[in-house]
Amino acid sequence: PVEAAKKVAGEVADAVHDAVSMTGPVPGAPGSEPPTLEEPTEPREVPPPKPDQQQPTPLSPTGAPSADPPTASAQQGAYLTTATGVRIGDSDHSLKAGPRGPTLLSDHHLREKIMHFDHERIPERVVHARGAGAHGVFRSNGAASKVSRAAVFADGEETRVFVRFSTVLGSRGSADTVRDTRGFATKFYTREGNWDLVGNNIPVFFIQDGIKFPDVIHAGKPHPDREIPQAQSAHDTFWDFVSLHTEAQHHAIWNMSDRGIPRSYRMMEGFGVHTFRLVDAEGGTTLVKFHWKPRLGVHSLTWEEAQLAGGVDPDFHRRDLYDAIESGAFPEWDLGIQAFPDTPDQMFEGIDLLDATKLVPEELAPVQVIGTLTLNGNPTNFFAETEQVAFHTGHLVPGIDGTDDPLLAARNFSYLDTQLTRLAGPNFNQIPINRPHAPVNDNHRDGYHQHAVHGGVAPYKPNTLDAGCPFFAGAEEGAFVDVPVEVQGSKVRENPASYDDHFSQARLFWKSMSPVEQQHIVHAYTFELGKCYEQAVKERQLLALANIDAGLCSQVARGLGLPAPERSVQYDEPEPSPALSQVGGTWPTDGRIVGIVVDPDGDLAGVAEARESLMAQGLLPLLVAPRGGELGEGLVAQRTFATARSVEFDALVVAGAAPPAADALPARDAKAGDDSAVASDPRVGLLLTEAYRHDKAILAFGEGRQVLVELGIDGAGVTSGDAAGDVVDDLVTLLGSHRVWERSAALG
Ligand code: HDD
Repeated sequence: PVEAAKKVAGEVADAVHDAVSMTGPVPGAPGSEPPTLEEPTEPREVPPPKPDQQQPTPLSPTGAPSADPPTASAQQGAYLTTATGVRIGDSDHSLKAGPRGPTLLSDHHLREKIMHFDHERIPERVVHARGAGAHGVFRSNGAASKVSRAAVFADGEETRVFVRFSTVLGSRGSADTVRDTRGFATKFYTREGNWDLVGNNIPVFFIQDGIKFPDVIHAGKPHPDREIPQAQSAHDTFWDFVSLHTEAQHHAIWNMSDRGIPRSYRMMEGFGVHTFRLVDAEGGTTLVKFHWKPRLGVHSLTWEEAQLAGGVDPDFHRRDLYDAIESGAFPEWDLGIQAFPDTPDQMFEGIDLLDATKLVPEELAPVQVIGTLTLNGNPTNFFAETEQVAFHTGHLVPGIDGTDDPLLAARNFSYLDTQLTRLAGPNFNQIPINRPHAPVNDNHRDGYHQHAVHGGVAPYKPNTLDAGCPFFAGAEEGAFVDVPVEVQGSKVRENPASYDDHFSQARLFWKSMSPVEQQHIVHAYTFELGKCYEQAVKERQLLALANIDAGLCSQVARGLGLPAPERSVQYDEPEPSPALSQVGGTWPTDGRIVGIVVDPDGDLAGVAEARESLMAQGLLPLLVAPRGGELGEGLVAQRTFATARSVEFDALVVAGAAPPAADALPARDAKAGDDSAVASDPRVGLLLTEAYRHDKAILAFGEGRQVLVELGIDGAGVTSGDAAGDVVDDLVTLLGSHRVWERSAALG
């Protein structure tokens, strides 16, 4: 009977996984036979699985929750009710003794409504508080099935996912475009349970040992006395820490590079950071690092754009992700692995694979694609999903295991622990967004917010009273089997000697950057250290920069008005890794936003043509006009001169504006909203000069060309033609390289 019961349990597992597309009840679900609860003294047939645990939240084909389940327990019926289902006829007036009289304590509805409102907020995440999430699907190409037995890597396997992107330092209401690391956390609802890959957009970390995490975060968060600055590292405590704790220098230079200010979540790489261990069907092991490669390429904002966006649209990245998914431009990433032999020393080409401050250059270990992620569903409810999703590095599945990286060990403790405060109790895996799409039978009981109604009497093992249920699985039934890695050593609070190298890879990164990217890094350090008050902190960070590169150090020192110190640490000269640079490639332009500056009295037929051809190329044109509403020729203004700002656009097209008076630009006295003054409106001048300064492609056709002449906008990345059709192809070509890099190189 035990074998038979195990077979039933296996079938139930399959049925539950398939239930994401099922409409009828699965075996044991409400409506099927109730379990027999008399107490046996010998093993007998297993009681059916617990109903509430076997029915995962059904999802729509896009991966987003379907309308029914998330709302089923909350939004039933057409009438407003109390929390206990009593219909309500008035929710606008409290119960009073006469219209002007005192409010009565007997108004239960008032008290319940206010009580619930008073408790709507939960503590924000202690780090990564601000984020945006999306549903999606991961399709495996089977390449990793050679090295891992995980079902998620089987050829053709499709697994639902939820991804949350985030900044690290800012609070929940802070701006998106700050200079910071970005989180890239993915929950894979695999048929063998949840696997969470909790990574960042930077492949290395500030610290080698998780015991230092509170230190680096206390240093990066706002000053404890004034609670400023918000969401940024440009302050004394951060630079005090990283200049003293020099293993942070590698991560810090990534933050100071363009990686610290991504153009979009859709255009970021993601990294698992740690080395993980994959286990194949025979128990063979391979060490790997995980990489997410965005199909749209890796792109960034300029620093000025990031600052502008922080003011004009603090939700820049959140909006971009939502709008892209809503418009059907589903963001995609390839998941890849760098694979290394699982040698006893866990080193590769002299790089310590357990040191999270080190990366392995792709030139030494190429990234092999193992599947593709498509984000195709926006959350139905931000709080229920994006806020309540709980990731954990310890959520691993058979075939994917961790290593002894001391940073990972501390994380494996922290991610469980933090949810106890944030989600108020140990049952957070019962929240719909966290529920696995695999059957759960865990013997955990009770606790705050318990939603399960567990049957049986024996939530312990071994037992006979519940017929020995639930059973232990063997490897053949899909159990997670710990890799029998040999361990030895004395208990010490020490790092291995290989962890002492703090500068060689910071230099490797610096050397891998193009001149434009290096300029941005110089400016970023100069800005951030320029915001510090303590002279000693600036001087100590300059010492660190001297150990990365003398030129970098002297340029920053000049900006700070301080002498550049000499290098004090010697190490082998690293080879650059060209794969780390964002400049030089060409990328798909799908979903890029092009602003078309329209004169309602100008060439509207040309505008319509430009719009059509841009859309045909997968770009998103937005018409920017002096005023809102209908423009003619079936065109409608999507932005006005009052609402548009250059940061929103990847490129601009000036269409058929009437020629301005020769001396009219930019005219301070031009009247905002004056339809006839498109070319002379100072906001058009601002839009175009900003876009030019941010190295964006600018095109004009017809009479629009005159606007560029008047503004003196010319040179690389500026083209014009008689008609719309003459310029659209040029635009697509220019956008392919993201920015007109020659322009900023020329500006220096
Ligand atoms: Fe962490 C959240 C990524 C080191 C402790 N971390 C968090 C999130 C991401 C990362 C993406 C947000 C998850 C979400 O969207 O809900 N963290 C990383 C990476 C690290 C890292 C890539 C280094 C490789 N983290 C790290 C250490 C510790 C933590 C060393 C503690 C010892 N991290 C946490 C946390 C958070 C968190 C306190 C806050 C909210 C949460 O976990 O659920 O447990």
